[in-house]
Parts: sequence; structure tokens; C-alpha cells
Amino acid sequence: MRLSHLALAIPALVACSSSGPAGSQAASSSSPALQELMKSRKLSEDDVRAALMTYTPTGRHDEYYLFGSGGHSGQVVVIGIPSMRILKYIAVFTPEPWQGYGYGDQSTKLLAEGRKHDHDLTWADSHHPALSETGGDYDGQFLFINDKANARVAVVDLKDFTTKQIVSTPLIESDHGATFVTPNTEYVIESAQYPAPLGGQYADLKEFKDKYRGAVVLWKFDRAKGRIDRDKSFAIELPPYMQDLADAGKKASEGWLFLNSIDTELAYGGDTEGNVPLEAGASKNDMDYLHVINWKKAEEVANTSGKTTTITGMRVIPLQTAIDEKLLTFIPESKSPHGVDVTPDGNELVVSGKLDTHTTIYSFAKIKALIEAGTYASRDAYGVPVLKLEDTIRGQVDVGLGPLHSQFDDKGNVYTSLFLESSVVKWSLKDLKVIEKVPVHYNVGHIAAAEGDTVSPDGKYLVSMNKWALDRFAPVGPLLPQNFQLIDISGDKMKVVYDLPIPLGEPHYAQIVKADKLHPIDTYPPDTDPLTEQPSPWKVEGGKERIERQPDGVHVYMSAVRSHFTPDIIRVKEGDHVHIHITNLEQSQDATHGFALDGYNIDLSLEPGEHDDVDFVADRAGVFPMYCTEFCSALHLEMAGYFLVEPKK
Ligand code: K7E
Ligand code: CUA
Repeated sequence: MRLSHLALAIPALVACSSSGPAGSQAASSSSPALQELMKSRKLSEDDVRAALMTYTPTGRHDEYYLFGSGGHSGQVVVIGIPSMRILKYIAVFTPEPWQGYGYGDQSTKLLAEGRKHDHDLTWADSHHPALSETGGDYDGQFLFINDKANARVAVVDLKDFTTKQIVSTPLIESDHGATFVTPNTEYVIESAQYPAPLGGQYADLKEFKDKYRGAVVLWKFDRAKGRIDRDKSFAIELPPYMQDLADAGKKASEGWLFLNSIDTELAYGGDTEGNVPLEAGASKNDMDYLHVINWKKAEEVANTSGKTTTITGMRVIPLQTAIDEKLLTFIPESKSPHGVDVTPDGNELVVSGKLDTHTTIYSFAKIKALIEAGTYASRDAYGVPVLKLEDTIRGQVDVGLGPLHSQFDDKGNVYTSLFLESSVVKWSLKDLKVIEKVPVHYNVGHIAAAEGDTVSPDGKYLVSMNKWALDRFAPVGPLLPQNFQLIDISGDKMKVVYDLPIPLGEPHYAQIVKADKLHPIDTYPPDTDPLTEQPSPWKVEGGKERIERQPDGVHVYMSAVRSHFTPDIIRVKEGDHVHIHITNLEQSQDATHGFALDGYNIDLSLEPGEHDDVDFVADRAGVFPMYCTEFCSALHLEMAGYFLVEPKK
């Protein structure tokens, strides 16, 4: 029986990882107990193997970090692999109380950068995280993520895992092919999804063909500053197709961008106005257009005076200029594609159309040769040259129903998610043959393999990001979590080894990076403003805490250290403008203090060394306790004080 076979296997496995005879002895003597445990918990041999693959003893760190989008929570989730332990939610586009994000001056200012059309936005629909790259490989320095709903892009610094910048342009209203980076993170790519007149103008849908447009924005990243440089960024006007996912060429195809598109029929719905519904209108043709863009050339054109127009402050290469300068070429692609993925060597592109059972493998060399020779089969309605599909591909693979997105391993295999089949298929890039499929639960969207979209994928692990989880977990009412399934891809057979419920918006995409590439700091240097990463101009030195009445209001220079705030009583008058400058003087790791001011919606998280400011008007008279929100010490509950607002006479 398999059970007894396993009972022999377990001590062997345990013995391997233990350091001496004592360890192996302990393991052998416990094997009957393990067998008993397996029986009582109804665990199969595969279950136990999965447990051994993922179980991570206390104090041991994971081999990889997964950075997953937080969907409409507007955050990023960080998960350790293989343990699948959630390590952090990084606050990005939305207020997050634990991190004090959106409740003090620094983060409020940061979130305000993300205002659009003069509106505060308190949610976002984040889809695609992108790690910064050097030479096409993750370098562990920065993470970018988009907000599909409002066409915004954020920069997260992985030194402290915090958001440093949010940029947006009123040029486009929504995005989806975002964020993707060029191989040295020269640019962060954001392409529009739902066409609209550029720059937020009004035009009726009857003018869809002429007035509506798509676009791709190339945000210039200044690595030394760790920020996007708006002035050096530019966009390219595109036909009003819904640009979708994208990938940047690498190695052989470095300098090029590839964008999927959907709805090349130019349908815009109108089911109550006598038109066919949008999804029917957008499914009439057999093919959509893969957009091939020469971004190095586009950069040259953008930097040549007279070649761009400026719309809402953004330099834009007009569509006609993009055509004249041979920046933009189309190739037919399977209907309603949802992924274009460049192979690790940069030689080929894998494209999957959700309504076709095939993935198509395009040869970059063929594409480039045709573009250079000007050998076009036709032009689209806007005059964009179209290459002949048959002349650009190496072949197709019949992978199954509803192929979406592909990732790569270190052995020349490709993994493609099959939405309709709820499985992941593994196929060989060399001979375009399906090798095997593994069922996932259920309705997989993206998949992420360890370093699986870089020039040197690791293989080993793949995470399937499943939309539905109906019978997987203890029920929690009608709204269910998503299901991240960890798949072992190290051997001949793919195996699901862990199910992680994600109760946080819809995580669309993730990237998995080797943990040793990241070097996060333990504490901030004293008095650091995390947004500027500089010493704060409002610095607070121990022993120099004070309250000053100045022309612009009452300034409080406060320190936090176990287990007191200094000063611990603040007296102001009703109507006073109050500026609290507060520094956590601690320099030991994890000695975080919180600062809550009751009744005023003030909530800060002060990591060791961190300086925050908060400005507000004391518009309510009364007695307001202030206290530390992190259980920092034995006298944490005593880390408190009073904010007294004396009523006007
Ligand atoms: Cu498939 Cu936005 Cu990439 Cu959702 S996306 S799954
Ligand atoms: Cu500081 Cu609790």
C-alpha cells in the first residue's frame, strides 16, 4: 500500500534536511506517529509531499517573493514562495490604515498626485505589477503597477516596500496594457484600454471612428531618482482599438514593444439604441491586430522638434507621424487576445486569443525583415501597414480552450493558462507540442512562473491566479476569495501543492522574483521622510521636543520612543491650525509606533527612524486622547496623551 511506502519516504526526506544523527533518529521514531496523523487527517502521499514542499519552519525565509496586484483594493500583495505566506499588503492607490497611508501629510500628498479631473479617487483597479529590470532580468529595485480604472501608474521602492509616486495623464481615461517595462527600465509602458477622445474631450459615439483614439504612454523612468520623469515621457496615438496586454522585446527584440488589441471592429455597444451589444460587435471579425512598435525609433521621433503635438501637457506622436516614421505595424492575431509574451531569448512572441484554441508563435526576425523591406499585405482603416500573418509565424499549437497568458521555464517549456478549461497547459517551444495539463480551481486568468517573463526564467514554481474558488474553502457568504494555487513545475508532472485564498480585490497578475535580489532596509536613518527619502526639514531631535506658536499656527515637534510621546499634552485653541511633526527616535528593527488622534481621523505609522507630519485645523473643541496604535512595549497602553482644544470664548 502507498501509505507504508510513504512512511519510509518521510523519515528519509526529514533526515536529509536535518543536520545530524539525532535529527534522523527523531524522524524515524516519529514515522508511525506521522502515519497516524496522515490517516486521521485523510492525507494522501501527494498531500504530504505537497506539505513538505511548502512547509516553512518558523524563522526560515522564503526563496521567492511574489508581487501580486490587489485588483480593486488598489494595493499590492506580497507573498513568500513556497510557503505562500502573505508578507505584506503594500498600500498604493488607496488609503490603508495599518500603514497610516492617507492619514498624514506625506501619504495624503502622494495620493493627491493621483487625483484625476479634479476628483479625489479612493479606489483603483490595479492589474499588472512589473518589477524593474536590468538587462531583461529583475533587479529587485522597484515595482510599478497600474490602475486600470483611472489610467494611473505607481512607483514602489523595494528598499522600504512603499509607494513613492503616482502619475497619470488626462490623455487617456483607462489603461490595461500596463505596467510593463523595457529591458533596462528605460520606460514604464501604459497603454489605453477603452478608446475615448484624447485629453478628456467630448465627442459623441457616432464619431467613434474619427474622434476616439487609443494610445500608448511611455513613462520615462529616472532610476537614479527612483521616479518617473513626466517631462521626458511621451505617448503615441493609436487607432481606437482596445489596446490590451503588452510586452517589451528583449535581447534579439530589444527596442520593440508588442501590444495586443481587441475590438478592431470599432464596435462601441448601444444595445438599447438599436446596435448590437459591445461584445457581439467586437467579435465579428476573425482577427484582431497585434501592434508592433519600434520604441527606440519612437523615442528619437519624440525628441525631434516639430514631430509631436502636446495634449494636456503630454507630448504625443500623432498616428500619421507614427505611420510615416514606420514606428507602428500591425499583424493579424487570434480574436480577443489576452496575452503577448516574448520568449526569454527575445526571438519569438507567443500570442493567445481567448476565442481560438491555438497559441501562435511569431518570429521576430521575420517580422523585422518584413518591416525593413516594407512588405505589407494591406493597411488598416487608418493607414497602418499590416503584415501577412502567414509570413510572420513559425507555427501554432492547439493548446485547449480559452488560452490567455503564457510564462516560461528554464527548460524551453511554455505554460499557458486555459480559462475555459480551468487548467494550465505545458508545451514545448521547440517542437510546439503539448506535453501535459494540470487542472486548476477555477477559471484561471494569469499565471506567474518564477522569474517567468525574464531573460532567464527559473522554472520550479508557477502560481495559477484563479478567479473562482467556489468549493475550495470554508464558505464565507456569497463573495468568495480568489484562489492562488502554487504549482510545482520542477519535475515531469505539474502538481498543485498549495491553495491560498486571497480576500483582497481581484489579483490579476503577479511576478515572482528570487528573494536574494532584494535588499530592503531594516530601519530609516534618523528623521527620514519616507517620501523624499531625505531628513525632514521639520526634524525632531531627542531633548528638543517643543510646542511653538507661529504665524501659521501651532507647531508641535514630537518624538515617539518606548513608551512615551514627548510632549504628551498638546494645548491649542479652537480654530487653531495645528502642525504636528513627529519622529520615531527608535533605531531598532520593528520598533514601530503608531500615532492616533481620536476624533480627527489622524492615524500615522512611524517605522523606526521615520518622520511624519500632519496638518489640520482644530475645529472641534474638547478633550481628545492620542495614543500609540502598535503594541510596542509592556507600557504600550500607557503610551498616550491628551490633545486639548479650548473652546472659543
Ligand atoms: Cu487578465 Cu487585467 Cu491581465 Cu485580469 S488581466 S486576468
Ligand atoms: Cu508605541 Cu505602542
